[in-house]
Amino acid sequence: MSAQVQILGPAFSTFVRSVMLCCEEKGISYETKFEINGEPLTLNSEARQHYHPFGKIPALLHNDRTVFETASICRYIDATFDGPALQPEDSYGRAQVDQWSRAISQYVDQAIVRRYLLEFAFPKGPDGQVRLEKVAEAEPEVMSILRLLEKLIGDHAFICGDQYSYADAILTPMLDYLSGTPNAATLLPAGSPLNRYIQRMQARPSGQKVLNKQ
Ligand SMILES: N[C@@H](CCC(=O)N[C@@H](CS)C(=O)NCC(=O)O)C(=O)O
Repeated sequence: MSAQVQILGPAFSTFVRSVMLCCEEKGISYETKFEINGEPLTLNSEARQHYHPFGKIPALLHNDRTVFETASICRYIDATFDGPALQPEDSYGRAQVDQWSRAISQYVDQAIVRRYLLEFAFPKGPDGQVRLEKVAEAEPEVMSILRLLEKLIGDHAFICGDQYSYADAILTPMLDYLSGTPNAATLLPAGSPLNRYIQRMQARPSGQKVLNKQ
């Protein structure tokens, strides 16, 4: 039987993983694809542009519908399928999840994924070495974002309070990769609230399926 939804993009992408986490939390079947009708969804390819007007990944295919932008995809999955709610009922609670999902997809992604993690994932130094000067340059901003997130979590179990939301699904793949970098002990010290948070997220059934994989 074919999967209920298809996620366009590679399963190592943080944003693709966010969508996978939402599917796992809702209990719906999914598959990730990086080609359509034999055409790879490479950068600037027509196929990719067809499903995402700005040529990014992921995009979601559900029957004859397409949705792009990770936060919008997660919200669509939550609204369309049965299963545990991935956001609160009340409008203010929803706005909190929405605002943090957007902020994480934009500002946190730029600082942690684009300017920091990608230096490790795709090293651009001589002989394929990690450019340590770029890592050092990016680290202060990563630290300040982590402090901000730590303050936000406070004593709560999740990023937006006491309920798992799609904001957690958007954040955790980024922190999960961060916890595997050589500087993890400094960035996410053992016993710190964010370290405990990412461990809890990795231990959830959804986290065990999707996170902590290369
Ligand atoms: N705002 C978009 C950002 C998506 C994004 O930046 N995706 C990255 C990969 S994780 C991408 O497509 N980069 C270009 C590429 O990989 O070819 C979202 O939230 O979905």
